[in-house]
Amino acid sequence: MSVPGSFSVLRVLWLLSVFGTVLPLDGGMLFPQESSFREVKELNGLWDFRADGSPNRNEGFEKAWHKRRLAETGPVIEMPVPASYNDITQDPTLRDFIGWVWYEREVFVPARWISDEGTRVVLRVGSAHYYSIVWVNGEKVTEHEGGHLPFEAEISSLIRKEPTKPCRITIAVNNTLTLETLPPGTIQYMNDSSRYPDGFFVQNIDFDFFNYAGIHRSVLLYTTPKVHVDDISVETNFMDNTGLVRYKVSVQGGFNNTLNITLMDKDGHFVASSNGSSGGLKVVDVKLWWPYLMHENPGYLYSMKVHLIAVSETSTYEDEYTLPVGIRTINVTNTQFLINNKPFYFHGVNKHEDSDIRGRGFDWPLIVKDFNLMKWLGVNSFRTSHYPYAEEILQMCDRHGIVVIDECPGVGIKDIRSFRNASLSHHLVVMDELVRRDKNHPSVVMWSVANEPASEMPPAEFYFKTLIEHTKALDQTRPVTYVTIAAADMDKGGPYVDVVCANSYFAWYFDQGRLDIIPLQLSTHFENWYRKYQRPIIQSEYGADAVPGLHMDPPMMFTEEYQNALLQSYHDVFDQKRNQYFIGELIWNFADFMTSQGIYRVVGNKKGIFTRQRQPKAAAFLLRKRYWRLANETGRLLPD
Ligand code: GCB
Repeated sequence: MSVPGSFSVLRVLWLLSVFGTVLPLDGGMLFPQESSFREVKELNGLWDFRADGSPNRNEGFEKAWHKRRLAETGPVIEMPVPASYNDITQDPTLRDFIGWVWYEREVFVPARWISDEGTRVVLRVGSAHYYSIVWVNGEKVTEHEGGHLPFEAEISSLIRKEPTKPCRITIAVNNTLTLETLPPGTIQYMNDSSRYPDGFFVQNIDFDFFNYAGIHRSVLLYTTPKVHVDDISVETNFMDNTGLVRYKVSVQGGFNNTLNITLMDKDGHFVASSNGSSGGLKVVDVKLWWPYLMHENPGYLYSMKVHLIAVSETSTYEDEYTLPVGIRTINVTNTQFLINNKPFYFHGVNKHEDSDIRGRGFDWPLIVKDFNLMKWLGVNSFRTSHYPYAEEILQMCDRHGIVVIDECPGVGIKDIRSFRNASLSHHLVVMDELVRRDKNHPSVVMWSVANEPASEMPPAEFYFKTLIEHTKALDQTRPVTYVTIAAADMDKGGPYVDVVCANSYFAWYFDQGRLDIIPLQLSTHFENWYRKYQRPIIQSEYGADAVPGLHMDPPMMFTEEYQNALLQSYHDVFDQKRNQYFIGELIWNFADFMTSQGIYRVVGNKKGIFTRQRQPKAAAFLLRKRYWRLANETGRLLPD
């Protein structure tokens, strides 16, 4: 832990918190939904907000800001939730702030939720970056390490203590990254008093995106009955025309539970049913879940209704949860990626959750626009570079048949100290949380445990072997990869991955301006990989920055022409390897995105084929032409 000396109180808190979370996960993390027995109340909108600008960033804890209304502790501003706080004001100090910020909101809880002892009330945060502590009416209810994944706390008994008062929710969020966080970072104090004022420090990071912070996804209150469906897991298979859905349901509380499981088709017609907490559902004339452009009817979803009746000595409880289920299989051979036993070729993008003003904040218009752009492009897949995306995005992928490589926030692991046990334990917990959240999405076809780690370092082998084996034990139905940049990177972890995901930036970071070297370097690279690992290969990143509107012919770096020419050279090599072991291409990046400031970035990374405002550069048209051609050649658009 490299949080510096004058952060000592903060450090104690951190240590306590980090230890507090390294526990096996208990309970499920079903996406909150309404049913006859469940209610959801969104707490999105304007919250009171205060950044703790005190020198040690610890005034909020010293003065217990959570004990009273935040506005009584000092000046607050209005802050939208969900959103990153960084780009909301004109204040550069807040944009670049490091440390604790405090959010608060008072809400009325429906009287029935309070009076009905059989109702369980849960507070859920979709994601907050990076470390969060949550209080309700001044009492701590939970804390959570890591952005991008949800956390929750049951608050039923707390809100019943003071039934007539509004419920005051306080959330403190700290964006400090350390050697043990995911992604890692370090805090560096500049001690030269002739150059820096007292206490001057910077946050160093080894990843190429802005470290947006705040409450990034919805905050909700939701109810379930006291005895309730806590988790559901499904695994699917098929043979000829018959599908199989194997399920497992866990129930919290109560005894004498009766579970009825009903599977319905898209039109709500009965398909199959079963009883009990685990079992199988047979689906005659199954309609498989197919990727977009691989079938005329992609993204077919059944609905699995789980109905619970629980009888205790004093009461009867009833609960219902409906899970969308896509029936499909995934298999990987030495040369192919098979979905429903048919070769699948990834023609897709890498994305970021990133936009003007909102930063990484959840935003429906942006999400729907991005899906429309992806479909326009002929994209059949994307990677959640470099962290898990919102669940609503995965639900859209399920419905539209967009295939997802689901990546955890293991990006920028470059310092040897980030391979120690404390980091590994946290990384394992993050994989637990990710798989628990995303295991039932048919769109998710592979887990990515890291992006470009310094895996040539000696401790990397143990680290990645443990991480990949752990992930495979959590989910035996999906392949696992980590994304690598150079041959040396794979040396230690290479033997454990199911698919090689390789990033390369020929004629960009090396041999600048020399597009002519791409064919030789790229094919040598692929041949070496395949010879060494005998695994199918995905080009998981490639691209060039292009400043929109900058033109030059013959092409020069940073122009739209150069971006196009570079992509074209890569495509020529892809086409040679496509029928061998090469199974996909994901452009870097779908859209321009914000990074920290530095001499290599001109207001962010410009490798998007769309601008940050989602307008096409010339490369978008090139890629669109290619992807639709690929869809026709490889997608087997006709049903089997
Ligand atoms: C990479 C990283 C990605 C960067 C990209 C770039 O290899 O995985 O996060 O943004 O290169 O543009 O340099």
